Amino acid sequence: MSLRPIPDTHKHRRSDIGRRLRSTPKATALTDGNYDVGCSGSWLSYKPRAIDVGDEHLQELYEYMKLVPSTYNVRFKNKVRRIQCTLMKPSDVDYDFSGQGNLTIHSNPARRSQNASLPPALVHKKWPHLVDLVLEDWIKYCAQLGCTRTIPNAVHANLYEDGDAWIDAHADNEPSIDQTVPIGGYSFYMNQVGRKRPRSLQIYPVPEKVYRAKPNDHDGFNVELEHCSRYGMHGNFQSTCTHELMKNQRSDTKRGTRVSLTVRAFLPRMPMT
Ligand SMILES: O=C(O)CCC(=O)C(=O)O
Repeated sequence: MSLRPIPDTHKHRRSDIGRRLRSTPKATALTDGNYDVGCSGSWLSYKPRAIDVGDEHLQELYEYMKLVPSTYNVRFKNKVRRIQCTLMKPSDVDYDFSGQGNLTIHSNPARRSQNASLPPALVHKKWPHLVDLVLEDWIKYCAQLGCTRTIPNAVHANLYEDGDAWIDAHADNEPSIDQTVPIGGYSFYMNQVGRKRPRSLQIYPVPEKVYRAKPNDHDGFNVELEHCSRYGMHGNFQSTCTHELMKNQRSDTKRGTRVSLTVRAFLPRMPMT
C-alpha cells in the first residue's frame, strides 16, 4: 500500500478495515499535502518546516520536559521510557486516559499550585515558548479548515529521550476531546542524530492493529516526522485508525532525542446535574 496524496477535495476511498495485511512498510518521507491513510473518512495532513525555531527555544522545551516526572503506566508495568504531560488552558479539565497516569499542567498558576503532584519547579515555571507557537499555528490552520467549534486549547507533550522510548498503538478518542477538531502533532529533535534520521509514525486501521500479536504482523502506513514538521489527524482518524511510534533500535540512530507537541481541543466539563 502506498500513501496517496489527496489534492484539494478531501475525498477518501472506502475503508480498508478488515483487510489482512503483511508488515510495517519502510518509512516514507512526505511533502506538504493531505494523504489518504486507508481508514474510512480519515486523512493525514503533513507540512515540513511548519515552525521556525531557534536553538534557545528547543533548549527551553527540553529543559522543561526534563523536569516532568515519569507517570505510572499500568499496562507496561512502568517500563515506559517516554515522559509526558498535558499543558492545559481550560482550568476545569484534567486529561486522563485509561491505564496510564498523566500530569496535567494548567496555564493558570493559581490552578497549578493546587496540584499536589506537580513538582515545585514546575509550579512557577512559564510554559515553553514553543508550546504557544504550536498552539497559535494549529489554531490558525483549524480556522482555515473551518473547524471552529472548539478552539484548540491544550498541548500534550512527549519526550522520547532515545529510540527506546515509544508510544503504543492508541487513538485519542476520549470524550473530553472535541472530535470535530483535528489533532495536530509537531516534531522537534534535540540533536543532529534525530534530525538526520527522524522517528516515524505508524498508522493502522483499528481492528488490524489492536488485535495483532506482534509488532510487524500487519501492514500499515509509516511516515517520517521531520524536525519542525507538523502532521494532522483529520476526519474519523481517532475512530478508525490507531497511531504509534515504535522503538528505534538501530544502533547508529537510536540516540536521537525527540519532543512531540500534539495540540487538542478539550471540551468544557459538563456541570453535574
Ligand atoms: O509523538 C507523537 O507524535 C505521537 C504522540 C501521541 O500519539 C499522543 O500524545 O497521543
